[in-house]
Amino acid sequence: MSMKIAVLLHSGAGGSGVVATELGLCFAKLGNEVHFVADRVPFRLTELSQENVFFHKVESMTYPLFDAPLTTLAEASKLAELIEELGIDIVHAHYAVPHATAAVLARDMVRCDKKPVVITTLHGTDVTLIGLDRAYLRTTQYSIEHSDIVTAVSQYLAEYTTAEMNVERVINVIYNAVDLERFKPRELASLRLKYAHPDEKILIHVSNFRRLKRVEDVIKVFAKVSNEIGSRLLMVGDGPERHKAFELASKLGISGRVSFLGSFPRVEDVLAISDLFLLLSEKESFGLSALEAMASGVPVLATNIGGIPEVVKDGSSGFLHDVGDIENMATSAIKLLSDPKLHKKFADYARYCAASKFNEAVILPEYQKIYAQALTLRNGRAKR
Ligand code: GMT
Repeated sequence: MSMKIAVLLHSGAGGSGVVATELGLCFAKLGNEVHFVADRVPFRLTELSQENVFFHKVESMTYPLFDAPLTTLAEASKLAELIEELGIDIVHAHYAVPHATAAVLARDMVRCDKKPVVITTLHGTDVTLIGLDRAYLRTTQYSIEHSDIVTAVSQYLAEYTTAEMNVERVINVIYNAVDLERFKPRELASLRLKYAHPDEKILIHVSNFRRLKRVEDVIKVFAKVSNEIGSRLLMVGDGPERHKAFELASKLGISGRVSFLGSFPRVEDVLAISDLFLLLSEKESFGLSALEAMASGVPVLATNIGGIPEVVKDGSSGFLHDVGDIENMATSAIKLLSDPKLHKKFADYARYCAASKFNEAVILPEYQKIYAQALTLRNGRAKR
């Protein structure tokens, strides 16, 4: 049976927006009507031409009395209108704040019998950073507790939410999926030559350059690696800490070997030409960028925190180290990059894990089960 689904998401570059968009598009391909609701068109939403995919812009009113627009209220009002006009069955809120809050508010205030079911997917800092901040704690707890169904992108995040947020409810773990056609090992010789000589290795980091990504550690590790091995570093993305990474590279005298590519839209291409992916964050509930690298056949050097060990297997698809352990990180990177046989083994296993555990064909049915459960809930509600 076809459903009407509203998806609330962050539209800027970020893993939760990618997951929300791709999942929504998968459900549209299955014949459902999918309505994306955000302040601007989500950056990965490229299929608006599909007739059953819609985008609804949340307009916030500015008023001199307010320091900032009241976006959560505007989102809830917009969603309530859509629910009443279109008869939305399921609202899927990606990221607890503010989307779960807006979704719960809209569900509760709509003037119709057939209230939709709210599914909230927890992604990471919505719980581990923002949600736990005193300024948002009670609202985040309330929004999670009053969602009809809750999912989290890793076992770590589910357990953390229960323990640290003190919320008592079932949290279903559904891992993020990766598009194996888009992210796959490929020979892109001319692109590779653009960034490195044939005998050089390419290391890569992709993120939104926030403090928790520890981009300076990426530069420090690369400085040690490039002392031993002819190599280049690609820094992909943009964000508040980019200038620090740039300045450190200059200070260490390696800026000629580091390319800052900004928000490169075809990240799958630069991943395909890379030999090692670096994700050295201090918080990471899953690490979608690492998974995209693995699907591209690129081993990962990462920190052993949060949900990363559920994605990257230490000693098989990459190496995991303590946050800030630059010395051992560099040693592992050098070991992998200087042994072609070992590198091939890791690269193949990385792709194998992405294809077997995080394949859309494996993950989508898990969401389908959750959506079916949601429909049953909604039908029960409608009979009352
Ligand atoms: O929570 C965030 O910091 C933002 C979010 C995003 O939109 O990029 O990232 C989180 O969700 C991703 C998708 O589920 C995960 O892959 C990231 O690990 C997670 N980030 C953190 O936990 C820091």
